[in-house]
Amino acid sequence: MSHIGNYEETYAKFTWRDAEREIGYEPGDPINIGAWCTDRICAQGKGRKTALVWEGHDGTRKQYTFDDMRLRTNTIAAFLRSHGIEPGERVCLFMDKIPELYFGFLGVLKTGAIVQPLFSAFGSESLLTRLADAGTSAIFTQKKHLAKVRAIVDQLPSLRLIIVVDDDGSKPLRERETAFDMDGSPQVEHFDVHPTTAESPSVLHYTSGTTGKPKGAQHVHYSLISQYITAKYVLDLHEDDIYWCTADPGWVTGTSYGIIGPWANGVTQCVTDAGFKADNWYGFIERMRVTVWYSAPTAIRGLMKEGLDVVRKYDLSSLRHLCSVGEPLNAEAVLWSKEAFGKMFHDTFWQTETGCIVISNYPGMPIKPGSMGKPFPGITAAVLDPSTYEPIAVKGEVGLIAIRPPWPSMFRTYWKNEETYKAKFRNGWYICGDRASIDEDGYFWFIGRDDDVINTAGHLVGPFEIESALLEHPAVAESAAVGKPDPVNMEVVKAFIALKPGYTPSKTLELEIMNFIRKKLSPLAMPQEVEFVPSLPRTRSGKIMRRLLRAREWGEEIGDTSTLEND
Ligand code: 6R9
Repeated sequence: MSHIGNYEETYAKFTWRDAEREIGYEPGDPINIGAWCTDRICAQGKGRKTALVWEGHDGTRKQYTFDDMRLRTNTIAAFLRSHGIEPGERVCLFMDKIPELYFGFLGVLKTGAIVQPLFSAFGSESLLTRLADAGTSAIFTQKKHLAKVRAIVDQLPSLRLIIVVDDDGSKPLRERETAFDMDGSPQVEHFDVHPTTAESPSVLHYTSGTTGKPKGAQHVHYSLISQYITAKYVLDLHEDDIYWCTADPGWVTGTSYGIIGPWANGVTQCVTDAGFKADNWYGFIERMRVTVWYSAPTAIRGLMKEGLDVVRKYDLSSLRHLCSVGEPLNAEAVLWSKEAFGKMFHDTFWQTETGCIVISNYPGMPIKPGSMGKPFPGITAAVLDPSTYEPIAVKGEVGLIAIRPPWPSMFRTYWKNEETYKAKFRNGWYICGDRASIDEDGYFWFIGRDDDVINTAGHLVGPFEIESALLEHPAVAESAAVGKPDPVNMEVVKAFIALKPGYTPSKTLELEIMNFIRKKLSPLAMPQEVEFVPSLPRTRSGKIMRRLLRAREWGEEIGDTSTLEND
């Protein structure tokens, strides 16, 4: 029996207060995500239940109960406190998907500090931008990533503590660097959790926009209410489930639904640090007896490409419920999953800013393959006319996806950027920056983004960050980064580049530029293609017309070019 029951009935009667009561929260009481995912579950008598089964890429396995997790998170929190980390300071996690990343997240929250997870694949420049913006005080990292931190530490005066979680003493640590051994340290039985309340800041997730540097979406401890109940209703988490979220906690999916939602429900999670490959993934599902699987369209398309024969080699009969997020889930992928696993993937739509799933397909509700489904109970969603910001009444007409504030996990600001935050609200609605239509049955159909942000393999990459990094290459005079269609990743980055005098286009230069970006930013931000052009199309006000370049890549109508300067 699904938790949500009949969708329409639940939608009609649900209030967030119901979720608060269920989780034992009374308005005004302290609430702390770190404690509620660990101490609270242990207090329910589930201390001996498995919280995490972790498998490394070399097959190493580590297993932790909820009580182990309570102790580890206490130990991390006490370590931070003893090093003078105060509530409200930013503590970054810059690690692969190892247990320290997951427990570090909850440990930081127990101290009242703000946790800032970043992808370990980030290069120094991506890291620098985000640490400098947040004024981060401490960072947890691994030996393998330490060089990237050392390269920028001189530019980060507020970064006073660099914590290496796997130091083996082979190389001397430098000033500001400290070793911390999570499993080997004496475990702290009692930690006085900082009495955070609903509006205390919790997680700071960086996300990319069209213009400017990446923005830090600031969440609060009250977000737990949304994350708990959406995990329960959408992912349909039950007491004996073995849940696998494939997302990295550098991405909001990996925190809202890879840490907070499932553990607030007291559910066993499994994590693999192995790379993407059908054999790896199916083998993992078979070994772990995964029942609920939350993944992304790019991964599903990748699995489709490897075919059905490999699916048949494994016993995947444990799978009960499948969900997907991050990009439009093609109808074809939904139908393929039915054929491959006997279950359809349920598409879910949300954003870093929304903090929780806001539009989704629910267990028990008929799926229309290709549709994102319907608003979550407690969420009012609409598509708005882009000129009036009024809901569009006509079925099937395309408009801007918008959510009516407030809801518990709505972001509370962009870090030190209140102006950009305010600009996301119009006429009493939060504007997602995506376009969709609603059909006669109330199902939402995704059309596309309403800005120039590139969605590659479910990850948002801002053109501005790539273009700024490109400008640092000695050969580049100006550039524009756009999304180019790709069968697996949906989009990949393509860079249009005008060279400085004295440089000539060549394959070698193209590769050199690609590598330059991979190292500086990340493999995802690396252009898969470079096109050298004499100059870039600009508006009369001087803005690069990415829309025009993008339309060419997608074979779309170019639209209004009346503001184009050099046409
Ligand atoms: C959770 C997450 C948000 C953007 C969002 C949209 C795209 C997410 C989608 C989807 C179509 C879905 N997106 N889910 N597009 N169908 N089911 O992805 O957060 O990284 O902030 O990205 O991703 O464009 O606006 P985030």
